[in-house]
Amino acid sequence: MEQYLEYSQEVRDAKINDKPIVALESTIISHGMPYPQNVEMAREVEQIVRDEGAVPATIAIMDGKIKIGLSDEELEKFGNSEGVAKVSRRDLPNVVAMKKLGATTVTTTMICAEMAEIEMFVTGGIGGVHRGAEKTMDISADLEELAKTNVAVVCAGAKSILDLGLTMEYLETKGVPVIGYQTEYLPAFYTRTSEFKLSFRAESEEEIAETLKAKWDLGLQGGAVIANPIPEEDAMDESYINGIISQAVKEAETDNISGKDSTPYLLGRIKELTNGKSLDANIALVKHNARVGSRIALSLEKKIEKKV
Ligand code: PSU
Ligand code: MN
Repeated sequence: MEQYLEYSQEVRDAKINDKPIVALESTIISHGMPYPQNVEMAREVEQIVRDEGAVPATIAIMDGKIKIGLSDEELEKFGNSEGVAKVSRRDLPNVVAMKKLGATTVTTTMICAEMAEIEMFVTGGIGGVHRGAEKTMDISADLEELAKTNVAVVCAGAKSILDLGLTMEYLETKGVPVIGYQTEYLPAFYTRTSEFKLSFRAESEEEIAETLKAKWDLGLQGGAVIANPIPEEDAMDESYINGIISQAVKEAETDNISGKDSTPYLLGRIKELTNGKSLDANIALVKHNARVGSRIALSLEKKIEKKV
């Protein structure tokens, strides 16, 4: 496996010096946001991770290698290229073997982070059970991955382009903890709350690190979702954004958008319909997640070192 992994100098140094590393995904760059805001966001998020005392590892597929950490030039190339493949678990072997340029989703970032022995991962939102999934069976591979891969994902919950209730049911069935950071309700990405109550509210990063350590010490396979609400000042008006989301979902149906194209299509339409306001919210929440995720990574690293 090692022959496929290529570490950036920064990540290699972090490994030697036992510094906490935070994985970052690349689909959010290539398919989640337009250029140049995508590259700008990626750089700022990496810097936040450094400022918090951890080391960022943006993960992507290039030249037949799984890159663990990108250089500045690679990040630029990645955010500004046409035809980057959105790589889920099923696509990974082909994209690596054919040396294509590939963006890792939550699923593949978790897979590659585990290969590189990184247990913390920060992003914006996870995939889930899509609305109408009882007919389309469109359920993101992210949920299966959370069930089996030992990586914790810090996100701002899930968007209501998804069926949040079914997404929570699925995660419960699969035994994935969803931990609310200073909230007892699942955040809905653009807004701070939803009607879905979580089973566990954590007050501090340290409580989250303790819970993660206990889960993995107990041999309970799989990841966890750490749901961190968007900051109050960046949150969008609930009825406004929900109206826009409903419209985008309808348009996707009319345009026969399905499968892996669904999420990027919906994100793009929501951005257009909100005149870019959804993009501002998206960027703000990812940055906030980077801060919280890095602090959890630091806390977890200390606990693992001390074996307490
Ligand atoms: N949600 C976002 N932005 C994103 C994604 C989700 O707000 O960029 C991306 C993530 O990479 C996630 C993927 O893993 O979409 C889910 O895609 P799908 O629904 O096709 O599984
Ligand atoms: Mn899907």
